Amino acid sequence: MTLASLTQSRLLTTAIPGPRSIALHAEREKQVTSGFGVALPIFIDRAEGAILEDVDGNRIIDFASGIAVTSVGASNPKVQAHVSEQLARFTHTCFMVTEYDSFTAVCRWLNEHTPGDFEKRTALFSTGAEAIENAVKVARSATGRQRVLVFDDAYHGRSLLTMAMTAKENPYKLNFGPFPAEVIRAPFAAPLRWPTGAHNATADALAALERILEENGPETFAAMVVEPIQGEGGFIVPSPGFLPGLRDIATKYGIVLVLDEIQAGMGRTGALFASNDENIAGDITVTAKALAGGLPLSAITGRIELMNAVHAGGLGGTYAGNPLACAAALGVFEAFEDGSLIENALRIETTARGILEPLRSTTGIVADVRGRGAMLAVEFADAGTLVPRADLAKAIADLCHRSGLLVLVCGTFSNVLRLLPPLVIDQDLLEDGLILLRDVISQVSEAVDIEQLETVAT
Ligand code: PLZ
Repeated sequence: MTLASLTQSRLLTTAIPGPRSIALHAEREKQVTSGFGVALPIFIDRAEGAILEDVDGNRIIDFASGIAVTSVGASNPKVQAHVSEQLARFTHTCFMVTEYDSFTAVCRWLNEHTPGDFEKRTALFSTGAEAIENAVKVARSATGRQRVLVFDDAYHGRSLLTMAMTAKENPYKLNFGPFPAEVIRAPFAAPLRWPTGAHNATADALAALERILEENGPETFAAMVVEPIQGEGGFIVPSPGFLPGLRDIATKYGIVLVLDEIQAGMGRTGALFASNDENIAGDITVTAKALAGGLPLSAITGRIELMNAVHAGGLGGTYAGNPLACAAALGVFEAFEDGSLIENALRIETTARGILEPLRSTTGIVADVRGRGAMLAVEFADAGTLVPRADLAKAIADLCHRSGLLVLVCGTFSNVLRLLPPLVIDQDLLEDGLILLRDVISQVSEAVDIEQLETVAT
């Protein structure tokens, strides 16, 4: 069945959420665990490009991409063509039982495109957390060491080991311990709140890391795992020089540098990988999310001597590199071939900065507009003191949602709004969403000013 294409414009036919979504949500609450949250309780009927159409007929602008997954659009024709063709042939064999060539083809593309001028091998899995766990397994097996170094504000997943590696307790880790041992955390060179000033962040953070390694014995660390731009922790772009510094320290002590490109990778930042920006290569690079345009696929790609150090049969999983997911990835690779999506990511950044950056001076609540390419964020805090304002981020997200713009909150203090539009978003739709967001932020800022005046007056 071919559907007529979905008009790429915002349309509100009911209040958000509409009556049908409200009814479906009530039923969900009767059937689904309450352990899952939801950013916006609307039920989606169709999605295409950067539009989500809900069951009430509302057309919502998508600035979330299912958390950085549908970069090529939620129903990309290239992805659809590859998946449909595969669906007609077979859905599964299990790559550990009998083989299929699309698995190899995905590995070949990743070996050729991930940063690093050395011979590589790739392993495929399903989720991001699973890939991170396997990167640690490979690093331990290859080095004979156990410890894992991670950073403040890091997010690596919800499985037991990756929960231990994730920084934030609530909601990710609360009541779920005990966690695996041997995970040690170091400061991330986050410029905005660096105690001695942004210009010292790189040198101070690297010095702190050297000290932590020295205390614990650098030779006890198998892996150092880092997001080149932090995602859930607040879209934090590290100070220049921090990532190259980590690269040097990892090399000096024989620690496997694992770059978690799960959220930042696959074209999101205006380069295929965020690590391209500072010209560094991980010994292992981890990809997931946008890799297969919405089908569950993750990968670890690394130096041949690491990836082949594991004993035969040591890696795997029933669904690892499922044929439908591999087919989807081949569609994604095709979509990236002509370079236009990467250009789009850069156009998105230019447009967004033009519209949002003035808010830093026109309002007293925007502490930062940051990010790279189509991985952008606005951080809310009190002017001067930089006290994080989660209440404002939530109020602004709620107002955007009610007007038909889906945005997500992130950050250790839940005070950051992140923008992750599909890279295929039309310019008009992008501008509509950004202007709406700008106006909502200005409105909320004025309300805060009035509130403050009232508090001073009373
Ligand atoms: N590493 C950098 O961003 C997933 C999490 C959403 P999985 N981020 C979205 C939530 O609340 O569960 C993520 C990431 C980075 C690892 C992961 C984990 O990837 O596919 O969710 O396991």
